Amino acid sequence: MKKDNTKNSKTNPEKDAKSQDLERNREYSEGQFITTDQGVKINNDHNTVKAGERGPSLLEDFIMREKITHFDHERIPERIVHARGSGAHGYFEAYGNVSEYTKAAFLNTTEKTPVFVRFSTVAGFRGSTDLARDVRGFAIKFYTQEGNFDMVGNNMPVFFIQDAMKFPDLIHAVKPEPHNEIPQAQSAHDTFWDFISLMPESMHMIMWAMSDRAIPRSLRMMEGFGIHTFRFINKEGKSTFVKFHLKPKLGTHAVVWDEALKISGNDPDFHRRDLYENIEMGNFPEWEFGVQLVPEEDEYKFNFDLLDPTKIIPEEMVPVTPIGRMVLNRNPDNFFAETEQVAFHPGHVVPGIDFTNDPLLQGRLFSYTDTQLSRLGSPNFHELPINRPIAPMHNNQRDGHMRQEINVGKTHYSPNSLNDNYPIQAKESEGGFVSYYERIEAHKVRERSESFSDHFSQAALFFNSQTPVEQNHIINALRFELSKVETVAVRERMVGLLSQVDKTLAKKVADGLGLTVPANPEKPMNKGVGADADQKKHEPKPLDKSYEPSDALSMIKNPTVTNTIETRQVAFLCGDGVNEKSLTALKKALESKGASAKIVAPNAGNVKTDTGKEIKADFAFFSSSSVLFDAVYVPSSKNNTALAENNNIIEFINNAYRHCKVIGFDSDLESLIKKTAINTKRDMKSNDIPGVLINNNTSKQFTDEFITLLGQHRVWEREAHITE
Ligand code: HDE
Repeated sequence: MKKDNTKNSKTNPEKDAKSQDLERNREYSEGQFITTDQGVKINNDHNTVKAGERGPSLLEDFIMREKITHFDHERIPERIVHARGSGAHGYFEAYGNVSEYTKAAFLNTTEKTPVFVRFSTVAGFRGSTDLARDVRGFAIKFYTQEGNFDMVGNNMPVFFIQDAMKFPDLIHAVKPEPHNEIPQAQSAHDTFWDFISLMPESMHMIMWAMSDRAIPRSLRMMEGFGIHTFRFINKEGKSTFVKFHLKPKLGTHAVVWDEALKISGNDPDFHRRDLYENIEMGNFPEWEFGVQLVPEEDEYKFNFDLLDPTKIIPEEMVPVTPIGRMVLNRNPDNFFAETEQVAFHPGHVVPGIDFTNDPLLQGRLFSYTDTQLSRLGSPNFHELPINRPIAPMHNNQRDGHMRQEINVGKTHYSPNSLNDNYPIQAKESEGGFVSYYERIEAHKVRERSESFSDHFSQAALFFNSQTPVEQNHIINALRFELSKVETVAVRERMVGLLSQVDKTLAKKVADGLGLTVPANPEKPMNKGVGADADQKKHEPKPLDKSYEPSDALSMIKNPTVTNTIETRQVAFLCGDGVNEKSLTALKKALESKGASAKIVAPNAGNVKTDTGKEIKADFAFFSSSSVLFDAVYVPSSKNNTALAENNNIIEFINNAYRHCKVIGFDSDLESLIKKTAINTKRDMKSNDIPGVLINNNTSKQFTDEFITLLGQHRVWEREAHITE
């Protein structure tokens, strides 16, 4: 009995083409007998066959052997990078405005294209924490009518290295050290910084990776970037360079580092849970998809090389043109079958999209098929339900492990006359993919272009575009990470490199490490050229200072921030006999703007209000923490003294205070406030603590202010009050 998947009534009201395609693989066990893999009904699934009730098990027990054999083989190799991931289905809807630049059909229609997205961290193993300081993978599979297009991007627009040859070295350096397999999901260790300190080309990416972008508030609040420059190709065969961008509707937001550390303990699945729960609740994450377009003729117009993946095109130079939106509206039915088995590849492109000669991209074009062969174990990984295109697939490839398709007919070669030469090639006019007609005239060299040698100007651009709060976070991140490096020479080399980005940055990091900034930084070994190459010829260009700071690079100034409180979660710390009027007033106001109030109570059951009503608790004081919420409100209760004596509550508030979250108190909670860190600061600054609000008789002014500050994500001015 196959039954319709109505699991999420709020999600996926319409069945897109991919969801329909997946239907033939969905298995519903409701109302069914349990069987072996051969369909034999099982009579007893709890006991093995034995010689007597207390006797030895018999080898003939084919049911037990089949069950345990399958179990023994349940794991497949995890991804060598990006092992920890979370996925979701959804759709892409183009605005249909790019035919001048690309013939890609899915970009020139307003019909929805199904997508599957997988977000990931890079360094940690499959079971590692979501809040590791790390780059986030942002990989999208577009199931277009012309075949699959994969945008395998990240939440940062540049990369650590310029040439694919260095990728195994980078990943070896960042992964746990080989002799003791320490540390897990962290870049804060010797081998990573040793490598980085010898690779000045990583300096721009290091600025991003040490910024708060590496600790997102939610996967729903991250930007996405294709990183490399790709090509759009239009019907006339004309090429336009293109960079892909995704901007989240909820703005780009992060947590702070101390919070990230605590979330990792409180809820290592914080991001995965947030994505899953929001989709279940019908809060569908949305991004606007945009492109930066550069005419072919302008290839050499910039003071950096468009092929260099350590460079951005500042949005002030080339604005991002919105060309569509992407919405995620359905959770996978099965994590393994979909999120784990999905196989992305930057080489999966459709007519109208093509590659450039970015040497990092070129290496990736080899790597992804190769890795799927070892991870998924067969050249037939494209037949797995999640990877299968919705466009028809016909070719002469045959056989191999776990082949699903039953190819009918006698010919599997081309040309053939026995089957009228089918399947036949498609002409360009019939939608056949034709590579861009690029003229290449060159020597065969193992070299790097001199135009890739300015490693510091854009690192400085990123640092200078941040607000002071964000700059401090970068400085603190570098201090934290480098303080975990045991080899002092590595720390010194890093400070030397940082001094070439920004003197103040280097000085502040050096202070934290008890070092001085070297006057003549050690010459980095790697200038981005082969060891045998003529170094003189490749001396880095002098610093190019022509960049104006770019607001788009700052999360606080970022124009995508929309000041919405949608989907934000506010902890209501409710003691016994909680003031119902006060609780309800703020709860309603928050809910009317799309946020939610979560009741945190003395126990995990119910809490009584002052009118004797029972309210269900979402969390208990002892099993919750402020790091899991965006803001905190403490309504008064019949026993305010009990609140003031509860260490969980005091720590809750102290953390919210330290992490710059808006905190509201009813006015008669003075005894509690006195016990918290807020009090000391208040004495110094006469009641005026940014983002700490006192509610007098459920006033509208309080509610409005609470909502405004929550919409700004954090009350950053407070950081000046906080000493570590
Ligand atoms: Fe990847 N990368 N990568 N990468 N990458 C993989 O492929 C690789 C790079 C990215 O959710 C692997 O299927 C090389 C840049 C994402 O399944 C592997 C190089 C960017 C994901 C691989 C790079 C990425 C991967 C491991 C340097 C941003 C996760 C498992 C030439 C544009 C996709 C897999 C998912 C995964 C190789 C550099 C993004 C080994 C050789 C730059 C988002 O093939």
